[in-house]
Amino acid sequence: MKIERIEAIPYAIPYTHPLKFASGEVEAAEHVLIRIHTDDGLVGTADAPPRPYTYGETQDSIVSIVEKVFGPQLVGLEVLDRGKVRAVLDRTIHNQVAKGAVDIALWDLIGKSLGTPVHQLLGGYTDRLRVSHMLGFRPARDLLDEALRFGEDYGITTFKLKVGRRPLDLDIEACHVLREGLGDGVELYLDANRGWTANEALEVLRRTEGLGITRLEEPCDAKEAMSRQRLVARSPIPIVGDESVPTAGDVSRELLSGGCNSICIKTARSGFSEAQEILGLCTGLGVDVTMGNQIDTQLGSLATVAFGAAHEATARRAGELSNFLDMSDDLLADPLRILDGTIAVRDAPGVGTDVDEEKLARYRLN
Ligand code: MUC
Ligand code: MG
Repeated sequence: MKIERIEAIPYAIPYTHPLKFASGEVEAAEHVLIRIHTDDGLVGTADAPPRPYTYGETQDSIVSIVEKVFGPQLVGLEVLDRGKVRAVLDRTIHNQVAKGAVDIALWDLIGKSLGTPVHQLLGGYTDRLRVSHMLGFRPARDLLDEALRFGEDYGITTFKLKVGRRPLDLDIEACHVLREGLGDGVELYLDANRGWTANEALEVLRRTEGLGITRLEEPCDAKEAMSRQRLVARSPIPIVGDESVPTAGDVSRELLSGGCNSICIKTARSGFSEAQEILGLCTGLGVDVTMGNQIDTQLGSLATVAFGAAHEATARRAGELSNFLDMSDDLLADPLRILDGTIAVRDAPGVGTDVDEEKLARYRLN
């Protein structure tokens, strides 16, 4: 079964309300649908969410690198020759989101060709993942209302609060209001998307002590190596690397240099293959992991569920899976549902990401 053709289709679906965070804001899912066609008529699908403020890729750059650089080198390769495919992708540096989507679309094809769900091919540990909901910048009272509603409507009991604002009081107040309003049974953790300095992060940790916050993600730029190491050494809670660790090499560098001591895995920027390498590194070193969200569509979230449910270490914590609820629509033919605070894997061969062709025709930009 050979790769015959690769499509990179840009599309845009508006959000019902924007998601704001320290490094950016999202008002529409301006993503790229990747479809890999084989010579025996199978199609592998994945979603590529460009994040220019995080990795430098844009919708145009993803279309271009897939159509002009990866496509010509991959056409004619056997789908199962994953090592050859990786070698081709690795020959181009960066472009993690484009590579991640090509990798996931290939796994989808492998699953379809073997008649097996990809979560089983990857590990088959469990059949669902608990959901963590990400709360964007909003006034503290509105954040609490949103968290209470998500608890009530979907059974979600884990929340990641976007922080990294100045003055720090905005975020500190939000932490206090959320803990008071949600009670002790709910897990709360923070993600500053590099919005603070390391010293500001330490001040926030001091002023939120006793609130039971479990982790702090990407508090400052990891390039500020010395202050970041100082923060990691002094923090009573794990400091999570996210945008600083898209590849296994980045994970090694940050863990070895003491820039973080916990890792966020995102299939959108690491695909399944590199995410497995990252996971192996982390479990080998005794470092805990979380399945993160790149503000994914239902298509992207389902890929995260397939990977997260496949391994014990990734299924331990709630995965960030619910941002698609802020979108006005989605391309996934069979909509994703959150039941009792969890999302289940699909038992269909592949990842289960079949696309609604009418919707694709409506939202595609080319
Ligand atoms: C996160 O965890 O940082 C925001 C931008 C992005 O790429 O991912 C999100 C969430
Ligand atoms: Mg993050």
